[in-house]
Amino acid sequence: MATVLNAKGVPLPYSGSSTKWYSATNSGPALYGSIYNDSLHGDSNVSVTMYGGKGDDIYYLYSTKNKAVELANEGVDTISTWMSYRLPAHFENLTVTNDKHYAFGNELNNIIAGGSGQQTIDGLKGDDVLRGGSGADIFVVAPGNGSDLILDFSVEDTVRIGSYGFTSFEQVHANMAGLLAFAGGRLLATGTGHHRDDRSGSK
Ligand SMILES: [Ca+2]
Ligand SMILES: [Ca+2]
Ligand SMILES: [Ca+2]
Repeated sequence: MATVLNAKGVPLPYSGSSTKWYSATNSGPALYGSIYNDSLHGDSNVSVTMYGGKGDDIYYLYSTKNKAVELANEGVDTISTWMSYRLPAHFENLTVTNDKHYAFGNELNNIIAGGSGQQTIDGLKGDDVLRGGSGADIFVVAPGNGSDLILDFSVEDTVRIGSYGFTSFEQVHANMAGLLAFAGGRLLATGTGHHRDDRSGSK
């Protein structure tokens, strides 16, 4: 199983490769996956709720008419969409591809990715792994929302830290060493202000 280590050294899994594929085109209002790893494709013209069920499921949402539902303990599930999106409960991972859109996680440890252009990415609670992709991305970290790892923080990007406001790459380098640790393009947002853990002093 492919994983990426988060800021706490916990491996976060990606969804496994799909073995079955489903499309909402010409489906009824509910579309069900299998007990295996599924890819479920919405359709921008179809009002549909998709249920992947057991297994690692990847949902492609093309409009707000396309909904996705997962239950607890039913695999590692991913939503991929062009739209601004906030992960519902029981989803682990999210990709948002369009410029000037947001990608928000949930209380779980999420892997969240942006596409080209600018995404505003906030893992919310949990120790999330964030990757903006190309473009001038905005990463949001806040007190009480865990320790997030940004895999590709670059000069184009900004990080918004609770009440500190927007912080440039240069400001992060110069002033934020106690809060943020930067090494080799990876930015570790530890403790995020109020609840510093034992890694928060590392540079
Ligand atoms: Ca599932
Ligand atoms: Ca999260
Ligand atoms: Ca991006």
